[in-house]
Amino acid sequence: MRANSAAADFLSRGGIAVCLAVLSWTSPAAGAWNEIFADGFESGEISMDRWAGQAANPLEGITLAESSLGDPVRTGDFGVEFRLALTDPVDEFGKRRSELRPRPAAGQPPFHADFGPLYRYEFSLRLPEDWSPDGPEIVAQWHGAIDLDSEGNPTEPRRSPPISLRTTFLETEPGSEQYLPAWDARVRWDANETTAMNMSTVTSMNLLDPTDATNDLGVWVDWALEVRWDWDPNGAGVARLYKDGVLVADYSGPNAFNDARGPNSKIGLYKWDWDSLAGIQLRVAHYDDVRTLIFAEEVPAMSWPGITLLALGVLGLAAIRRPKLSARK
Ligand SMILES: [Ca+2]
Ligand SMILES: [Ca+2]
Repeated sequence: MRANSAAADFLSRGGIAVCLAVLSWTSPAAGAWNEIFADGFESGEISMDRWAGQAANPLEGITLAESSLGDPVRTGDFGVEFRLALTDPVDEFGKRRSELRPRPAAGQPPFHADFGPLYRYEFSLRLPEDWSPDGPEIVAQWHGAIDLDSEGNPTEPRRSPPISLRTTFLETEPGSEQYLPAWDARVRWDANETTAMNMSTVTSMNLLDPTDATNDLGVWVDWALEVRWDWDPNGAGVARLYKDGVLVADYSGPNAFNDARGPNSKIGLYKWDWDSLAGIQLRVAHYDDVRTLIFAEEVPAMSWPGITLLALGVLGLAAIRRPKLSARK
């Protein structure tokens, strides 16, 4: 009797557990990361079908890194090496950059995110051991797309990226003139549809305060940025930055410009100030394992009334089986 009763209790509790499992499995809050883009360069090439390049030096700015040649790679046999030199020619805006933008489909234009979904951007980055601390330089950025009029002319000025991961410096003590390499990350946003020509409508802030990067030189660092792009101060914008899986910046608030199109994404080097602290002549950095993902809300297996009926059904089954077990004594 006692055994049968215990069995009935177990079945009943089991039924409830099944119900809870079903409910949590199909909860609307559940979801999954779906891959939009991934390249670890294991095809042995930097495919222009998969990437759009911007290289001040077309020959040496962006090249394949090969482990067989002793180049640093994060995984597999290949990665990518970016170089940017003071001697590189400047672009039409007087700037130097070596950057790659992923294409979501072969030969298609570079990826631009939508406003609304949650995205996750991943990449591994290795700065060389001899990286001298200097004024800010961008090592990954997410750039807004300026709005255009009906004839395709810009209606607003070129702006700095809404989110950027940068290298910078920290002074060991105020006035010491001894500097450490550092990371930081910036956010810029503007809720106005048309950004003022003098940028007075743009808000700029730190996502990650300057953080000592001394122990990150000569080793791979796995970065991930989770973002829900939104310019609205009352909106749903978030930006979470992970370094080697550790959350190092967690921001809720506006993180974009009010544009018709959402931001793109780039890996690589962009240095605008070549007359700063360390008198840099050349920057070299390696990247690998680049992925872009979008968070998809899981479509419930059935609607909520259906789940409730299923839950009641499982509970009912447990109740029906209880007297049966008791009667068998
Ligand atoms: Ca690789
Ligand atoms: Ca705009």
